[in-house]
Amino acid sequence: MQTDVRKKLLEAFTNHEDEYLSGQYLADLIGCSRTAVWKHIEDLRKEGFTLEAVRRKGYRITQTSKTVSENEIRLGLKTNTLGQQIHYEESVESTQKIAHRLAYDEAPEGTLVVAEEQTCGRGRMDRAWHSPKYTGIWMSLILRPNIPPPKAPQLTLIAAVAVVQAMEQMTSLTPQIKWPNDILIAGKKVTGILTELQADSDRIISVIIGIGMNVNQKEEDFPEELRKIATSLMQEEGVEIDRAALIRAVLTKLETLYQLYLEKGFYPIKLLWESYAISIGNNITARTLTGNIYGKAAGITEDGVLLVEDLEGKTHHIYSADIELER
Ligand code: BT5
Repeated sequence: MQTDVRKKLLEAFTNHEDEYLSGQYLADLIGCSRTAVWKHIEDLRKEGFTLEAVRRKGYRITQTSKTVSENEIRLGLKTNTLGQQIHYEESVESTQKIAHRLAYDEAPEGTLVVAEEQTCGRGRMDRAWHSPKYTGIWMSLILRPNIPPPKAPQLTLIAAVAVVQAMEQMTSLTPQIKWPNDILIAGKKVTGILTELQADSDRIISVIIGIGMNVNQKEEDFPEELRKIATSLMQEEGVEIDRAALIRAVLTKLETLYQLYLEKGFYPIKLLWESYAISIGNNITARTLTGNIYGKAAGITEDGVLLVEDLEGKTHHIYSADIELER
């Protein structure tokens, strides 16, 4: 009940950006007394929102706090499904772990898990993902697409395009995608994506898309071994980035692309993806579980599989690998 009221309040401020909303208007909208509205406004203020109250005009949110709390993300969020349910925590082992549990408990499509810090964030093959407090975006999103399980890796590519588009919207940077799941700026990793499945043999039950974005870290916030290979948006752009606004941008872009994908298939996404890809046309080494393949990255297939043409002109289909770019 409490959160429903809060949700409606934030929606009202979202729909009337920069306007003053009277206590009576809000009370009618929510179906409670003006005193109750005032109490909720006070709670938001305690949470860190800046609320202006002007006599005879009403309330207005002028500035927001610096967390990625549920309310913080909700204010200004204009999606239909993605992020409509938000599960927020200060500190978690991994947002993936929570999302898996929620997905198993039938959380609806679009449910977002987000945390200020991960103590045990992970990448592919159980590699560690460094996720310090209040600096980055550590989030997992539950999707339930009606597609066969082998197509699930396409969702990693869709998410990568959404992240690049959101970064372009919020900064002056030009991030690039390194197949399959890295987003780089000036050759350094700024985002990693981890897509995991809950599936039967022929049906996807849910896809958990984990996105780790380095946003406001300074160089010294990274451990020594990452400083040469990792960067943050703030390091590249020179100014602090509003993390909640960036989450909203990712959700909005992803919702549009996901809808396009469900309606039109992977082809339009493939074109977009290729326009941001760093590796296509260049020589690379693909480190797979069964060995290394050296050659030219020729493109991706309709299914999002990487094609590498080796020195003898033979084309290899790469389903999973770490890619090293030739310098
Ligand atoms: C990835 O794995 O890039 C996927 C990362 C996904 C993280 C998100 S955060 C929210 C959700 N919850 C989780 O627990 N995970 C997801 P991979 O391609 O395997 O890259 C891992 C490698 O990236 C590590 O071995 C390090 O070398 C490097 N790395 C670790 N932390 C990094 C960081 N913060 N920034 C850049 N590189 C990092």
